[in-house]
Amino acid sequence: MQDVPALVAQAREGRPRAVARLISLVEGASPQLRDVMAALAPLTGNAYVVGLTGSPGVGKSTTTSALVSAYRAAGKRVAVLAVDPSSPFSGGALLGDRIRMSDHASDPGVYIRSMATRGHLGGLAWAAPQAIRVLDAAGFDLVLVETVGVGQSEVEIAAQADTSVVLLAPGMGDGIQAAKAGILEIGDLYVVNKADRDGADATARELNHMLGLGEARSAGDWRPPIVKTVAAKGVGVDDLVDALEKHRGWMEERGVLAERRVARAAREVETIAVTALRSRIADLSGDARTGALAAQVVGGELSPYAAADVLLDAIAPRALGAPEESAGG
Ligand SMILES: Nc1nc2c(ncn2[C@@H]2O[C@H](COP(=O)(O)OP(=O)(O)OP(=O)(O)O)[C@@H](O)[C@H]2O)c(=O)[nH]1
Ligand SMILES: [Mg+2]
Repeated sequence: MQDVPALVAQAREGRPRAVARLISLVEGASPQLRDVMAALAPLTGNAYVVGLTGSPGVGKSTTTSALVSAYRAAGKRVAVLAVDPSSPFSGGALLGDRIRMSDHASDPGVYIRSMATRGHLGGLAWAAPQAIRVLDAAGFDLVLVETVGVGQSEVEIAAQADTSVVLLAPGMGDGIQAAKAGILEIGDLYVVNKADRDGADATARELNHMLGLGEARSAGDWRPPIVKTVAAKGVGVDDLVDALEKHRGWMEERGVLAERRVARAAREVETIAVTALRSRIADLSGDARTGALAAQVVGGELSPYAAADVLLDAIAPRALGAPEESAGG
């Protein structure tokens, strides 16, 4: 068991080991998380969360590293969370591999962590917001969330961020892939990285065309900009920072930031609730077990609705807040 108040106090002082322990509690779905999140709640709401998504190798880590440098130069404390929904591995072991950030390794104003979510009942949608809470409460001004992988995970991580950055690179057929994966709807900003390579302008044009195909925007709506970068050389990173700050300003002015955060918290709460229900269903025994009910459904003795009612009845007393639950706080 961890001493939660001490850990939280140390994390607030910026001690990386304490931050790491708290994120490990998230990763391990620790029963202590309830207390951790209660302690963190009043300390959150200050960090600006930026998600970076894109195909493998597009330059997310390089761009992240360049952003860290830019925001550090402006005196901000920056945390990086690399989430790999497909990896069973966790913690620091893969950091050297995953994030090429040795530039920042000795900077106390930077915290870098990779996190695995496979095996979680609630997956990325359950774990990522809580890890972000830890970093927010620890006083980081900016949290950069890099998601490895494509498809659904990108859409999920976009839902966790204040601003979502989608990266593409020339010559990867990325535009088409992006359209397929549905990420043309999630980008607040688009980056065409590796602009030192042939085809960057064509990729930017293609993207511009595809974004333009969406429904007409009215005046004052956010038009996602396309920024060209050579992240490996730091080229265009200032433009990216400008675009990020513009988007943040636009959101703040219109109350969009607050709305997004409420929507995010709503998803977080529902995910925790649904995950808890699933876990209670998995804990059922005897005739109420899903397996036992399913056999009856297959045998034609129960309809799937009647079987679901049995499950719901079996978990309802606790779902409604039995004394043992409320006693824990
Ligand atoms: N030519 C060129 N290469 C770049 C640029 N940015 C990054 N790279 C290289 O592209 C490769 C992949 O970069 P990463 O930053 O690791 O890409 P990533 O998207 O984080 O990759 P995964 O995390 O594995 O999905 C590395 O070898 C980088 O050095 C760029 O602007 N131009
Ligand atoms: Mg990477």
